[in-house]
Amino acid sequence: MEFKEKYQSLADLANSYMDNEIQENEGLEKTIYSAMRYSILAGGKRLRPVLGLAVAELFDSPPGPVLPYACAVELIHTYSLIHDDLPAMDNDDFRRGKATNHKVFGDAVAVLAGDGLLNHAFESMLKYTLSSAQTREDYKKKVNAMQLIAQSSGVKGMIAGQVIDIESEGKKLSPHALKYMHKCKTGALIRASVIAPAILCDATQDQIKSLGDYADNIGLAFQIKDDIMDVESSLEVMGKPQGSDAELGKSTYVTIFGAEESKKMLFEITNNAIDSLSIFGTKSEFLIGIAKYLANRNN
Ligand code: GRG
Repeated sequence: MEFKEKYQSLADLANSYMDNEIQENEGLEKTIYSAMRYSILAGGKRLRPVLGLAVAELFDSPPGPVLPYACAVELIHTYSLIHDDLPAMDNDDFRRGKATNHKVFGDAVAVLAGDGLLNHAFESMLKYTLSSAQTREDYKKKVNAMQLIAQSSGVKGMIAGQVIDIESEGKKLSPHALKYMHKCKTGALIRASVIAPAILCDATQDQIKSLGDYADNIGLAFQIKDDIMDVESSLEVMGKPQGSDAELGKSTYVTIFGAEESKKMLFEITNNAIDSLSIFGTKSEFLIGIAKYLANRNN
């Protein structure tokens, strides 16, 4: 199967799972379900669940046992985008090519929709774990995978990065601080998207180390590309306005290193990601494809 076709087929699996997980509800609280569905079904690349399902395939596992965890990461990612877009944070009007959640449902419901998605992520993983774990070992690895996802999205991961980001507005960050901020803000959840499925698939320590290096490199490459696109792309292509980072006075790879140097770094880091997979031989072809896609994407 061609890369694009395969990527789409894995994204479709995630889309159907989430469509089924977050259903409309006609009760008095129906607005919260509409708001959660609005952002979940608004599109997006589905990078995180696709990575998880690609790892399952690397270990010859069917997608089913990894899907609840892979999609939980996407629910968490979507909650973070809803909250990040709020007036109290980045104050963005567009996301995934559509009006942001708070523009449609108001700030209060948008906060709750994010909270609802975050809780649902853990509820759905726990429900699946309780109904599927067969042995003590099986429980243990599933709980380990969930712990990694919790840690990566919490104050030791994404939330730490978000706080550093907020507090650095209008200030020039050192290259070290910039890298640390992104490692937490976007890198941690990308790493969990890869490593939680590897744990579920009984990966060895060596395999986890290789996949961790791959994930860290694509996480960094993802951010450098995002910063390049912020100055070079448009609302139509990206689904959010160009130059929003500069408007908020944020330090980015482009403001610190310049566009040309950032492109060079992107190329090198993508190659490092690819090299990290060498122990898997030809089985890692699709994960290599994802690294190349991230470096060349335009949204
Ligand atoms: C609110 C706790 C909290 C955290 C927010 C991830 C994040 C932290 C904010 C997102 C802000 C942002 C635009 C960061 C740049 C990188 C990024 C995560 C872009 C969006 O991710 P994609 O490109 O989005 O995977 P899609 O829509 O394709 O899923």
